[in-house]
Amino acid sequence: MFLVSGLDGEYNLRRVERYLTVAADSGAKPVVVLNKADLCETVSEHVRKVRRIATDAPICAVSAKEMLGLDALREHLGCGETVAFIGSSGVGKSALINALLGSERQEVREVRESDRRGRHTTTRRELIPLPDGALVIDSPGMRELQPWTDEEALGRTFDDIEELARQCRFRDCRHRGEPGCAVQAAVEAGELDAGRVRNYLRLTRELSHLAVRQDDLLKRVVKQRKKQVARRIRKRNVERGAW
Ligand SMILES: Nc1nc2c(ncn2[C@@H]2O[C@H](COP(=O)(O)OP(=O)(O)OP(=O)(O)O)[C@@H](O)[C@H]2O)c(=O)[nH]1
Ligand SMILES: [Mg+2]
Ligand SMILES: [Zn+2]
Repeated sequence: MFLVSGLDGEYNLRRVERYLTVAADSGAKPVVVLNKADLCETVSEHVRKVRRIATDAPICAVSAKEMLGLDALREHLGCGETVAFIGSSGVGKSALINALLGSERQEVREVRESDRRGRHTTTRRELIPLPDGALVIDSPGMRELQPWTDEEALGRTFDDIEELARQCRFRDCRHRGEPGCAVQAAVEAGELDAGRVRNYLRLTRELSHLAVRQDDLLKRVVKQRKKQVARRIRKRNVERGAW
């Protein structure tokens, strides 16, 4: 999965973090792609920040417009590989695919000047073969990414926080000001980014809401299924003349 962000106004570290969690959950290999490097004067600073959250995912700073950094992307586009381009509208997913193709196959459109947002130019998912034998998937920019994910994936993305959490005084510490909280202590000591912790706590909360919803759904399905089975047994018994 190429997790594409634009190094212009659109760029958001927390969103990259979210994408990484989802990628880890899906089992796909994530590559963080920072596009529009031509518009940014602090590229290496951004790469460093992403490096801190994306422990082992490769990070590529590129420019579709200036055709820069594309070889680093091609390293992940070997023959037979399939890569999905994921990211908000306007970050340049289609422009990157055109750059890799060397032709203007995909429609590309200016972002709105008023709020720097994309216009949802790509409207359907499409599988496109590249000349070197890789397949790429262009997709419509996402409005919002629901972290349909599990705790294990969350743990992989936030392993530093989970590691600290094991040192909290209370086993069920919620890291929201309990005494002896190792996570908050690390934040106060400047060793851990407060925004990262907030994001972690939010995702954990979303995950538990999701678990409850899934649980409800499961109960409903089981109940319905039981009814169906009971009905079938009754019917069979009637047919056999048991009743
Ligand atoms: N300066 C600069 N502009 C770029 C770059 N890549 C893309 N753009 C511009 O960004 C705008 C949006 O690009 P698209 O490729 O349409 O974006 P997208 O991610 O496919 O957007 P959706 O299809 O709406 O999801 C266009 O105006 C592109 O020309 C880049 O590397 N540098
Ligand atoms: Mg597009
Ligand atoms: Zn704690």
